[in-house]
Amino acid sequence: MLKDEYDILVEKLARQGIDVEAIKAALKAQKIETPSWGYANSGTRFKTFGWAGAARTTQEKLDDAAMVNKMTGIAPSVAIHIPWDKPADDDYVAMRQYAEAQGVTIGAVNPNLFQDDEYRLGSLANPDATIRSMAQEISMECCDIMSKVGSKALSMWLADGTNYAGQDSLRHRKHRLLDGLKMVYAAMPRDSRMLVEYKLFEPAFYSTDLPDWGTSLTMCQHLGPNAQVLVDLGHHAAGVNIEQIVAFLLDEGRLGGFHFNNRKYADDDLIVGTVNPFELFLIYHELVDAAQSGEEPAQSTAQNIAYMIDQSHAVEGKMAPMIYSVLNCQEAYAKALLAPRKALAAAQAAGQVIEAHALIADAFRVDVRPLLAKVREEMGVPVDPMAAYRASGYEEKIRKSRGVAANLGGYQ
Ligand code: RM4
Ligand code: MN
Ligand code: MN
Repeated sequence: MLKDEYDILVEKLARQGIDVEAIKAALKAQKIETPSWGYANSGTRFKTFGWAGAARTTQEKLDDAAMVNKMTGIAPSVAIHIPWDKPADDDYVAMRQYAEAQGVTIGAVNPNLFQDDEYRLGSLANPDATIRSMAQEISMECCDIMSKVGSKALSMWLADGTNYAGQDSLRHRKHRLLDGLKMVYAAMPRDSRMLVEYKLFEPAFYSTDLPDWGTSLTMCQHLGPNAQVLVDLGHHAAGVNIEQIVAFLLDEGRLGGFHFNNRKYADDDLIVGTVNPFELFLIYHELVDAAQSGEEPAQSTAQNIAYMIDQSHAVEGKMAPMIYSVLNCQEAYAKALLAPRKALAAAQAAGQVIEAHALIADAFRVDVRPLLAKVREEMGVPVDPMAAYRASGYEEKIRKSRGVAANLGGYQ
């Protein structure tokens, strides 16, 4: 049955002049990084529900990430948060070896600059120099950790901001933040990069020090060529055109990575591709378009993006949603690869508005599941990863051996 569907699709695509083998090769090379924190219990500020089998230690998180990679074949690295993933013996080399023994590598390192009581008024932008130094030091320690775990990305998200008008000098906060980022930037390992994430609001509600992509971009421009913007899909106001931000940053050579998730209202951290799959497809379309454009710096920037998931699974379990998330990214990418770019360029040049739109919308409508099944078969991973996971016995195994972890609230 699947084979028939695949043959029909290949014939159809071949008639459109699409090189299916090239698309399959691109799909096999796709990579999505999963976050260690996504395997642990998490929730909202109201409640963290304990999930039987949720990871309790970094090793368990790495085990789970390795299982997601085994099921999908395209999730070979794991992002870590410090100190959430700080080993008791501080042996990061052992952490790296453990990860590699399970078949995954450590990806982006994220300093938590939002957890300690000292950060009530901010971290790198705090009015108190002692607290700014504390935030700088933990970030610089993360640079050191990067070398030990073999990471090439320092991912900076700051909860910094103010809650009331007049609470602090907005201009001086900008200076403090940039000074702090400069110190951290200088401490990064060679040939690594800093990803500067922005977020509209929360936990600060009057002003956020890095509220939007333009602010992040400006910081990156002040820092140097190895600083790039990280786009978290949940960090914009409703209705913002994220794919346009993606296109703009690619063209500036400053798009560094993504935190994939989905939002309906605020920073909801729902499974990527569940609320707005068309948006995810359009984002991938911009990335594929830039990667194939022959235009610099857009092309090389698009070829060097850190694709990461950043989600909080509060009610849906841990492993199955993570596998599902990876698959949603795979599907969006496949559809984007199918967009007929030459015909699109011609329609755009001729000012054929509806024709151009229809070319893109039609690519989104293609059912790529037979193609993805074929790709998975050729990669030697399960053709239906969700079903394979359910049948694997892994969920029962971790449920029994781990039980329900005690909940500390928040993201722990
Ligand atoms: C923030 C942001 C960061 C994430 C934290 C836990 O909203 O998305 O990337 O690490 O949440
Ligand atoms: Mn994020
Ligand atoms: Mn977020």
